[in-house]
Amino acid sequence: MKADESMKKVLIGLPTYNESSAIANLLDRTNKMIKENKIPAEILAINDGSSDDTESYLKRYSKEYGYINYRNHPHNMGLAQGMITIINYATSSYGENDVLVVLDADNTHNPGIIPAMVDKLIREDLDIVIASRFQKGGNEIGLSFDRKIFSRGARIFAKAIFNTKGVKDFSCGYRAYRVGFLNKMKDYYKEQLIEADGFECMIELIVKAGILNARIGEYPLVLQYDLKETPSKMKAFKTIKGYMKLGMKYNTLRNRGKRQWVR
Ligand SMILES: Nc1nc2c(ncn2[C@@H]2O[C@H](COP(=O)(O)OP(=O)(O)OP(=O)(O)O)[C@@H](O)[C@H]2O)c(=O)[nH]1
Ligand SMILES: [Mg+2]
Repeated sequence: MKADESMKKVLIGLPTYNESSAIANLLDRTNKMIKENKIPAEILAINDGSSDDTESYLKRYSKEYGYINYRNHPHNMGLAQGMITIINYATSSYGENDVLVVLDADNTHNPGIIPAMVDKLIREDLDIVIASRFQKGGNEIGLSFDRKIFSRGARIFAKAIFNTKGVKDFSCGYRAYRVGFLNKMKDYYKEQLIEADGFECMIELIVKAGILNARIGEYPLVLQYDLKETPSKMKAFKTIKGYMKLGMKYNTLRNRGKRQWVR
């Protein structure tokens, strides 16, 4: 993707909680990617009540780079609320054909693939592109055995229950969304766009997109868990419970033969 007249604007949204120097390392890599590809990008980090030095890093980077901004939640409100703040900002400040890219702020998601993801979204006229560990060329480096089992379990579960067209990686939060499609989702689901409060919100979003016949593609992601410096915030038991809850909601409506989310 090279800069030209028709280039879409790209908002890079970072849900951030206690990421400390990991966010600084990610911002360095993202800056490099923006410079090399000359993409018209803004970075918005949502600092969700971090109790470490995350904010001082964000303050420093936003002072130095005009296109890096951050907002603070008044206290820790959870990943789902972080996503809602990012989506609301994207839909209120960006045009239908602009692109929101969301990725983890823990520096395990390589920002270097953003141009290829955006390119795929535009060229193939897709609504969402997922950075997928389960596409050819994707991988997970440095992950413990139990975390590997967890991500594969989540994949098998989601495929069996939801089977959303075009999706192999349901739980990875690294995705590019066409802003026009987010508007469509907000119009349809309104305040219920994200009802989950934990990490399962990523599955909820993609399943709800599928219900609206989203055109979804995947781009291979090599998850760099060997670069993880901050402790994981993902609580496996709570997240599994969240997955079950989503499955029950979706199943109920599938049994009724309706492609709608149970409210
Ligand atoms: N807004 C918000 N973001 C959060 C919260 N907890 C985690 N995050 C962010 O959500 C993203 C995912 O969290 P991670 O801890 O990386 O969880 P994960 O990627 O599922 O699992 P691991 O990387 O294996 O720990 C990161 O960018 C976190 O900073 C939270 O309470 N609120
Ligand atoms: Mg992560």
